[in-house]
Amino acid sequence: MGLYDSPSPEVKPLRGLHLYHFVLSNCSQRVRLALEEKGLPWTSHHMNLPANEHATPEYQAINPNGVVPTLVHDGQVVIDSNDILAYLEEHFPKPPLRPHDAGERAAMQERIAEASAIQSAIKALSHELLFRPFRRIGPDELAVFERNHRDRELVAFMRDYSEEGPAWQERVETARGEMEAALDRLESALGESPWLSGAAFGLADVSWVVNAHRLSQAQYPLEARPGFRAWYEKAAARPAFERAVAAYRP
Ligand SMILES: N[C@@H](CCC(=O)N[C@@H](CS)C(=O)NCC(=O)O)C(=O)O
Repeated sequence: MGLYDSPSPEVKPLRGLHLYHFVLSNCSQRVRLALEEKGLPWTSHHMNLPANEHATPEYQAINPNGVVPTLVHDGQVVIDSNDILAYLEEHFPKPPLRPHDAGERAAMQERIAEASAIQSAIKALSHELLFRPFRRIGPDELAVFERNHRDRELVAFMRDYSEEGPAWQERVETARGEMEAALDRLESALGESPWLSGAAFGLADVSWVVNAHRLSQAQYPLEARPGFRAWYEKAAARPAFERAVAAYRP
């Protein structure tokens, strides 16, 4: 369940809940939201992603994928945002964010797996529709990132984004196709129940509302998805969302 035996000397002594995260990362927002929904106190280790603070050897020793978020709980490292949600539910079950009903639990797992699978599409669409005016990457930054980050896919993504050529256009087109298919599935699920896994707000909603927020900020066309839009407004109106996502400042 996302547990990682980190060689970093930094994490072992940490007591309580510590989160390595970035203010605008949707994966980080997801975990902050779960922590807020559960009313859990946590210590922030803010990582400036545009400054590539995640590309250091020290951070890659904490999270072997060199991405945020990373949760540390009493010295135990947990990686991957959706695995962190499951870990929090296991260790801090109140208030419950997992349904009792077996069918609803299966629906929750399916929706969460979809949220994990859509991450590369969210990333490409965020960069294309939202970040580009604020985030230019030149050859010097690219070279430093390539030298310092061990994940070749993250490097390839940064190269394609910075070159803005056919490889980038292909990433964006693929992302649009995947997003449309995922939104079709969600629209149809929300025709059956008020929340993504059934009658009550739960981890599937936590996992997806941050993606919906990103799409909304990026002005991704959602007119044809009334169920999804109504669900997003309802989920984003929860006080925890305001604290963890909309109004969160590091
Ligand atoms: N599957 C991972 C994905 C984590 C991920 O991609 N995090 C992004 C921010 S949302 C990141 O750190 N990106 C760094 C980069 O692209 O260089 C999770 O859900 O935690």
